[in-house]
Amino acid sequence: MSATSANKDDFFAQTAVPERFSEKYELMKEFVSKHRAIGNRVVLVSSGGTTVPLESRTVRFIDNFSIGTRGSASAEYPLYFLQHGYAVIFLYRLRSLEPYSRHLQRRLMDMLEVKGDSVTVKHDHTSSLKSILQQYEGVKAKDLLLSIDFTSLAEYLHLLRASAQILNAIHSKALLYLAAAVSDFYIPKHEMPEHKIQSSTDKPLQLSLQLVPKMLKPLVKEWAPDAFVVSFKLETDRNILIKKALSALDKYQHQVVIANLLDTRKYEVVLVTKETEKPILLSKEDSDKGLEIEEEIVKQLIARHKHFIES
Ligand code: PAZ
Repeated sequence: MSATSANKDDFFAQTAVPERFSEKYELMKEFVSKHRAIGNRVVLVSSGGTTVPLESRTVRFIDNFSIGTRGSASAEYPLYFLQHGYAVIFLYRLRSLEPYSRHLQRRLMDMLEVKGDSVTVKHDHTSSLKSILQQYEGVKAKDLLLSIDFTSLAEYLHLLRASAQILNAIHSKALLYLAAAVSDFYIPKHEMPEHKIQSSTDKPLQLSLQLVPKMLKPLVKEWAPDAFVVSFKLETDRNILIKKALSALDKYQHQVVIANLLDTRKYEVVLVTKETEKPILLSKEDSDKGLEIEEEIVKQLIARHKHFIES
């Protein structure tokens, strides 16, 4: 596997505009202009992993570990952005976790029981399900959550550019919370075979991947220059994590990097700005009680965003 790099214009030219792009664009535009009119802040939460197709008529693709726990948790009400006067655009990988869905599955399983030939509902479990459904209904009624899906890297980046440009209309009231795990490598369309790669040649498969251009740079400089931008940095080596986060802040000049390690990402992150490094920890006891680290991450970011808007 080898890799070379392209610039962002090449990337967008080499990758097709996603299906239903204009429909999604219009939905985001309408959503932002509605919330702009009532003075709401809007956060874009990106969530889940991107796929990198190996064939145009895709049978095989490269994927990654992310299932969207962080993004989906952060886009829920109560506790997170929605409770603090934000409307949320949830840009998520299709079939990854969505706000509320992760609670529903477990609760539904707990609620139902088999008695003889029939399935019955355990009434003592219905109240927590009811409360989740009520929260969700409330969010829907106020039109506070817009979910937009993507699957491939190209779809994600086309939608990221569009949403950032749309959000720039609300200037500093826009917050970009980029928790998606985005591939660093891709195969340009013109280098991709159209049909399924055959395994009958006896030769090992050689892949040549290009480096994805770093989109944070145009995002901060051109697409949403007035927004408050939070990127996430994932590493597996603790020794390089903070250095990489500081280097991203220096290169892209955005406001915050949330640095995390693959194995401990649910219990430990560091909120890094140019001036400060603030560890955020979730104890085992709190985790056992059902608390989530995203609550504190979001709380800290909301305070910093408020300060950013005021200044
Ligand atoms: O989706 P998830 O909850 O399983 O994981 C969250 C995460 C590790 C993808 C996120 O915290 C993150 O670090 N995103 C950026 C990854 C990167 O460096 O590309």
